[in-house]
Formats: sequence, structure tokens, C-alpha cells
Amino acid sequence: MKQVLTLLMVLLAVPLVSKAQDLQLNDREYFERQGVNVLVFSNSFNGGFNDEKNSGIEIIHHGVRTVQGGAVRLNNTPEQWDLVPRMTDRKVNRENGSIEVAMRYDDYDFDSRVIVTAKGKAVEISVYLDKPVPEKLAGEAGLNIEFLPSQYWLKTFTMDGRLGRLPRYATSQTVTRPNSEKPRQFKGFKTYDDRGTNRFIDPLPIETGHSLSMATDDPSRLVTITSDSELKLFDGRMLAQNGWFVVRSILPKGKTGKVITWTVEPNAVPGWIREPNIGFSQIGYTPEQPKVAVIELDKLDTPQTSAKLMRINPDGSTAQAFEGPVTSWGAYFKYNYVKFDFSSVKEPGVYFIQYGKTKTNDFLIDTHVYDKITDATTDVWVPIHMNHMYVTEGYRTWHGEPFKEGYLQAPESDHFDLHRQGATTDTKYKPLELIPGLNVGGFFDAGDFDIETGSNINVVQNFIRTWELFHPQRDETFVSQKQRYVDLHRPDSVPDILQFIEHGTLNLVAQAEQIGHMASTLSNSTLDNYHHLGDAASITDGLHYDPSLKPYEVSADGKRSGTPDDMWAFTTRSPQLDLRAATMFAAASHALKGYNDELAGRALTQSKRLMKEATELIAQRNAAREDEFAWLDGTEQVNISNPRQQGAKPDKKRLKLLERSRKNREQLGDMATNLMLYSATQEKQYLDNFAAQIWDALELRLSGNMQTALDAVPYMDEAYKEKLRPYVVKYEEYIKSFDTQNPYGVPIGLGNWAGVNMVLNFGITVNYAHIYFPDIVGKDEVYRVANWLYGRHPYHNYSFVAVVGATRPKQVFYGNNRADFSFIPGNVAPGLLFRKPDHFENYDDWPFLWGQNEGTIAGNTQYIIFGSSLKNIVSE
Ligand SMILES: [Ca+2]
Ligand SMILES: [Ca+2]
Ligand SMILES: [Ca+2]
Repeated sequence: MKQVLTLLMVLLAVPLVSKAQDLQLNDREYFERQGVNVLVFSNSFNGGFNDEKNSGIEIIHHGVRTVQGGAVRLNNTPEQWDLVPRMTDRKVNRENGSIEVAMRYDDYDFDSRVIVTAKGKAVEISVYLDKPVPEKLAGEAGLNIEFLPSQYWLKTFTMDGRLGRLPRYATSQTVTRPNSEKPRQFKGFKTYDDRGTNRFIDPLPIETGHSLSMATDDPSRLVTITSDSELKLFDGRMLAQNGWFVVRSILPKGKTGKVITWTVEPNAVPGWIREPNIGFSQIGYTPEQPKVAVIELDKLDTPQTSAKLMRINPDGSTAQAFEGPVTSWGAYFKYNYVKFDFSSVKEPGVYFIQYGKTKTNDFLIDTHVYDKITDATTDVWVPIHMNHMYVTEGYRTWHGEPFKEGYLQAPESDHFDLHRQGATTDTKYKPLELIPGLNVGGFFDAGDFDIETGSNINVVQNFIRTWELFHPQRDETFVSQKQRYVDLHRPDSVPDILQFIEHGTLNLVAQAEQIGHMASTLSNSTLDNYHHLGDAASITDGLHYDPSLKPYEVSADGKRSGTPDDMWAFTTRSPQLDLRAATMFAAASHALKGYNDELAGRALTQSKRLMKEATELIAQRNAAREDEFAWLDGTEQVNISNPRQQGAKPDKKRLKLLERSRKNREQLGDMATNLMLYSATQEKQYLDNFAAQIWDALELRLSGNMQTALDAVPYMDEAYKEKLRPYVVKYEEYIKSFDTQNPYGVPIGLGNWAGVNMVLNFGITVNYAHIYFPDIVGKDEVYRVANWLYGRHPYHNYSFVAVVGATRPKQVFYGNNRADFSFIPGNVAPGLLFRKPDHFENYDDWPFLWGQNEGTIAGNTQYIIFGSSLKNIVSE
């Protein structure tokens, strides 16, 4: 917490924005001149997913982070799983106007230092070595920096006066070299399948020389690098679609001291002021709802005193519908915010906002704007993510049937997607033995194709909740489990949501039956097919792995191959996960009754068995204290997103409550689980267990537990509702508190994954608080999250949801078709990624940063609940 507070104090300090022409080291510890920010390890490589393209020396150039990855690196064009340096020290030297960073590669016992110094309009970047480059890395270690392809492709460059144009698509030249020469990758994994050649691909430079100017035809992107060392320009997309353009100098062999110096000058457009970002809802507004645009302004911009709402008439002419004052909200991180309220305009029509010279795209004011907000997600996004099925839409096949060969028992292993298989398998299967029956049902996790069991449990629960709350009869999808075939937009007389519940349950029940408990994940066994982009059916060869055959060899009967590409089941037993599954199975059994009685029966059998076994196991292990849902708890993030909020100290009363609630939880089980079990079984003991815990929980953490409290309202009496009332009053204060925390009035996450789950949780809770207590939480509140999702947020004003009805949804997402710079309709982006110390970002021309652009199966089904409840409220 102390570190957080220190960070907050830094954030609170108002930076001196210098109009001087020279780069200055500012109070937030980066170099700044108007239009140019040079950051030196404000964001360091965190090692979680290795190179996330978010770290090292970075340049935010006229508002866009176009350069990153400045560091000593071991590859010409580093991939995600190539080694990243660990920052061991960072010093800011105000007298010299420099920042020094020490970094280390533990795998090679290799230390280096980089010093970045402001020199007029440029920075000097120098690499220092106290010991020569280790033998193993000589010729491989170099100073790199990376340029964002989507901001540089098709632009001109010069190297020592020679002209060139940066290519839209990667087609430069490569060589292959022996694997023995390749620096080790993350945990010894290999990103590539060398097809038995024992050689890796190494890109050759596009150009080499000593003076490089990138984007000579675009003053807002022009960066010049000069050096006595040889500069090489590479195209990182030769190895990986998410690669960047790389500029690099190899560190000299056998030398110490200052071994490389670059002078890097990012051009600044004189007098540049960022275009105002007018945040509004791209889906439009209903006539009676509040309509307030939030306008994000450069610190040096002078706010307008008024703004206009313009109406586009049916004949195409435009006319002013309203002019109103622009009011100041204040500063939030590095920009200023003003608001424009045009709520008084209620006449249905097509409008746009005019603020000074800036005009927005048009949007609707109409009663029906929210009608279709979940349709793309339920009709398109969800069915495309159905695993173990052939999925087709019109003329297009989204994917064939994946993983026909099934899943093998994972051997003891570490894993690249943050999983681990312990020394024991906790199953009857031997390592690499086929576990039968797992290739059925389930949903692809996100932009990858694994089945995350925890997420799939959430998915089934989200669908069940949607079904039980709204009974959506919508039928736009043909699903045949027998044919393993899904056809979009073909009704088959079964509500789609029931088919989705069935599909998720099929895989999870199979796990419980075949393994005996829940797998942590069903995932790739090799890194070289984990980063797969293309048809999911081609991730594996569909043939059972047979180690007696040579790699790439196929058996005479055509059923087995020597290629070790089969997926693995990670089976280390977690009784907490089993409990979550047991709850979900009880609810699924309830929901599926009358539709698929056989599956409903199997789910109930597994629910009872897992509940009993997991409870015993937990007692044995006495390890029930970890909350598996902890990562969903947005409380910490909410606190740190509010630079104005103070941290609260735990008092004695609170500690007592904590202890009592922990004990209750151990004895009675999780309260939300109890509530779900009551809903599925109607057995009163579960409701009592819930009632025994909810009040302490609300005292301890109101915002996090309000949803569970509201979920119980339909099952409880009037007295419960009355007792809940004062908590809802407090919750209303909590909702309103966001109006002073940030200009957008919603919780904003500052983590390495932007906070859409947190925002959706908040939105769902607000909706239900309004449904049950409309006199406390007014209808106006339910639009907060909708506004945020559909365009009223920092950086740009595009809808984070690829939703029906939005004028300008985001155009690229980190879906499994991301290599095509495309999206899967209905996807929800995580949103605004925060880059320390003060930059929010959501690229809409570069899909590859998962922290801002990846839709997940759990998040998107959560969106269905949010959207369904919002539609219901609006249409009241
Ligand atoms: Ca995954
Ligand atoms: Ca259907
Ligand atoms: Ca195979």
C-alpha cells in the first residue's frame, strides 16, 4: 500500500508542462516537450507473459504510443516468449537530466545499463557494460527499439540518404541458423516448429547504416536515429504477426564502458495540441435518458464556453438543435475534462455534437436504441467460440471441428499460459495417456483456443442467470451435438441460450466423469501451436500422438502420428474449483430439466459427488481460505484509480468481523454458492446459510457483496428487503462517488488488463439495485456503464463492444482472427489500458495487445447479463 500511496503522490503532483522547445525531465519522471513524451522504463518488463510490447524505453508521439521496447535485447526481432530483461535499478538524475536503468538477464548472468539523457530536442541513449557481453550472447545482444507497424507502414524512411517505404505486409528476407545459436526462450519453450530441421528463422535487416529517419512523410511520426554503431532496421512481423519494426545495434564483443550511443530525435509539430476527444454513446440515447458528453482536452487547450447539438434532417440538411454551456470537471491524469449536457434534447432524430471545430460522427436519439445490444454477442460471438464443433455462417466456415484426437493427461510441467501440472496427476491416468471423452462441448477461452475450466464454469453460470432472469427465447442458431455442427442465423426451434448451457455443461460434466474432478484447464501442449492464428481445427493434426512414430510420421492406418501436438488436460485437483463446479452443476441441472434430462441427471450426480468430496478434501487440507474469485474483486483497483481517495486503515471491529465471516464461511460454505444452490434445489438450509453471512459481508465490503445481496431479493421476504435498504442507500453514495473520482463516473482499472470485468460487475449491480430499489437508485444511474462501453471514455470515443446499433464500434479486437485486423461481432474489449505514469490507451488499428483488445468468454457472457438487464430497464 505504501508504494501505491507513493505512486499516488507522484500522480497527484501537477506536472509542469513546458512549452520550451527542448525535452525536459518532468515531475512524472519522463522527458517531455509539446507533442513528445519519452518514457524510460516507467513500465518495466513484468515477465508474466514476457514481452507484452508495453515496456522499456517508450515514445508517446503526439498522443499515440508509437515506440516501445527500448532495451538491451537478445534477438533481432524479439517475440512474445523471447527473454526480457529484469529491471534491477532505476535512477532519475535531475541535475544531468538523465534516467539510468540497470537490467539483467538471469539466464545468462548478463547485466547492462542504459542511460537516457535529454540533449536539446533529442535524447541520447547509451549502453554501458561493466563486464563484456557473455560469450554465448556475443553477436546476439543488442540495443533495440520498436516502432508500431500500423503507425509506420506505408510511410517513407531514409537510411544514410537511401529512400525506402515501410511495407504494409512483411515480406523481407530471412535466413535459417542452427537452433544451438538461438538464445534460450522463456522457460526453455520454443515458439516455432522447425519441422525437424533443427534450425530457426532469423530475419535479415531491411536496411543498415548510421542515420535513419522513420516516417519522413509524416511530421507527427518522424523520428531520426543516428549512431556511430551500425543501425539495422528489421520487420518483426516476419516471425510473428504481432511483431513491430525494430531498430537495433549489436553490442560489440569484448568491450566494456560506454559501448553504444544513439541520438534519437522525435519530431514535434510546432504548437501541436491534441484534438479534443468527445466521448459520447455511439449507440445513441433514448429521449428521456441523461445525455452528457465528456470531452477530453490537451492540458494546453483552452476549453470552449459552449457546444452545439446539430440535427441531421431527413432531407440531409443540418440544423442546430441545441446550444449549451461547457462545464469544467478538472484534471484526471494528463488531460483536462469538460462536460456538455444536452439532456434537454428529446426529439427522436439523427444528431452530432459540434465542439469548436470538432464534429462527432452522427448518432440516434430514439426509444429503440438499446433493443439490439446483445444480439451480435449471442448470435455471432458466442456460437463461434463453441469448441469441438464445426461452425459455419452463410458462405463462411469459422472453424472446423477442433481436437478430434482428444486430450492427453498432462505430464508434470510448467506452462506458458500460467498453468502448472504438479508431480502427481490426481487421476488414474499415466502422463500422456489419452483421457477419453473430453473432446465435447465447452467454449474457447478468449483469443486463444483452450478450455479454461474456471472461465467455462462462469460462462455456464452467466447463461443460466440470463435464462432464469430473462427467459430469452431467441433462436438464431442451429446446434446439433450429434452432427457436431453449428450454423449461425438458422433457427432450429430451441432457444439458443439453452443450447449454450448444454454445450458448456457437456464439457464440464465430461471432465468430472472422466477425470473424477475438474481439470484446471484443457490446453495446448506445445507453445508453437498455442499462438495459433487460423482455423481452430488445424491447431492439431487430429491424429492420436504415438511416440513410437517419428515426428511428422503417420501410421499405416492413418489414425496416429508422431507429432506431439495433442492437447493436454491439466488435472491437479483443486477442491475449490470442484465446489464451484458442483454449484454450477446443480444450477445447470435445474435449467436443463425438460430440455435435456439425461444431461441434467448427469450434472446433478456430479454436483452431489463433487460437493461431498470437495468439502471433505477442503477439511483435510484446511485450505479453504483462498478465494478463487479474488481476482474479480475490483476493490483495490477502484481505490487506486481514484487519486483523490485515501486508503482506510483496518480497525479492531473490522478485524473481528473478518474473523467471524471467515469462520462462517468455512462452516457454512460460500454465501453466493449457497444462494445458487438454493435457487437450483429450493432446499431451505442453503438460504439459511446465506442469510447467516450476508450482513457481515455487506459491512465488510459493501460494493463487492451488494450483487449477491440483490440476487437474494426474489427468494427472501419483505423484512430482508427492508434490512437491505440502508445498505442500498450507502451503495447509491458509492455509485455517486465515481463522479468525483474520474470524469466518467465508473470504476476505472489501472491494472495490466484493462478493467472491463470490473465495469460490467458494477453495471450489473447498479441495474439490479435500480430494479429492486428504484426509489434509491434512480433510472439515470443505469446508463453510466453503457455510456462508458459505447464510447464515453478516454483516448477515443469508439464503442468497446462490437455491437449492433453503434455508429462507430471498434474495428479491431484481439480475437482469434486478429491477424486479419478484424473482429468477431459482439466482442467486448477490456478497454482502456493504463500505462504508467499517466497514459490511457486503446489501439484501434493494432489488435495485438490483449490487455486492451481481447474479449473473453467469461467477460462477454457477463456482458449478455448486463445488456439484457439494461434492455429490460429501458423498455419498462
Ligand atoms: Ca487461455
Ligand atoms: Ca437454436
Ligand atoms: Ca495429434
